[in-house]
Amino acid sequence: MFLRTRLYAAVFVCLLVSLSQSSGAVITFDMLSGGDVDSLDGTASGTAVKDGLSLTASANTGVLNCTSISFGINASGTGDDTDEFDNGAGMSEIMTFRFDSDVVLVSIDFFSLGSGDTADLSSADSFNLGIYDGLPTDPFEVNQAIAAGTDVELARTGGSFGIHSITVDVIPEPATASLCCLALGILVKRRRR
Ligand SMILES: [Ca+2]
Ligand SMILES: [Ca+2]
Repeated sequence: MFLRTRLYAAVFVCLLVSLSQSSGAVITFDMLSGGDVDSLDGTASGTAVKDGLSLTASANTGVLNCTSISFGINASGTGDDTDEFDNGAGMSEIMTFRFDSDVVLVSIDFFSLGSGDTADLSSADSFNLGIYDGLPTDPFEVNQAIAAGTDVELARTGGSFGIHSITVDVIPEPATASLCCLALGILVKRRRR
């Protein structure tokens, strides 16, 4: 009887883990000041952590900058739209970012992405997406898998725009689910004896 209870408990936990891991954990980084990335504000390169996931980002010129309106790059020098990605002080602004777990980059909620505002979202050999006025969805659905530690570049190519939020789905590590099923297997075997 005791074994049966334990068996049911193990099955329940295993199911729970499988269910929770099949969809992963969806995490949205609020990029506005007072949100989730204040630790990036005013830094050339920094890391923000939310729900155990690290987002590391860097600017190709000046510093990353979040305000209550938008997140962008505050370029060195004058004449820059300091919380947007633009032509700053005569240089197209680029943010490079990565996560410390395997994720699916689900979507990016852009700010002030209008006529003539364009960018490339790319990662070395794996993908290159054009961002432009008239995106099919708002927020822009990316749905691109990105391995832990892989650099992604958001490079402004025209006009100016900012970011409000970035949403990722953390890909579950298979180890946890496997261990759970292994434990269940052992329990079943014991019960049969
Ligand atoms: Ca700027
Ligand atoms: Ca704009």
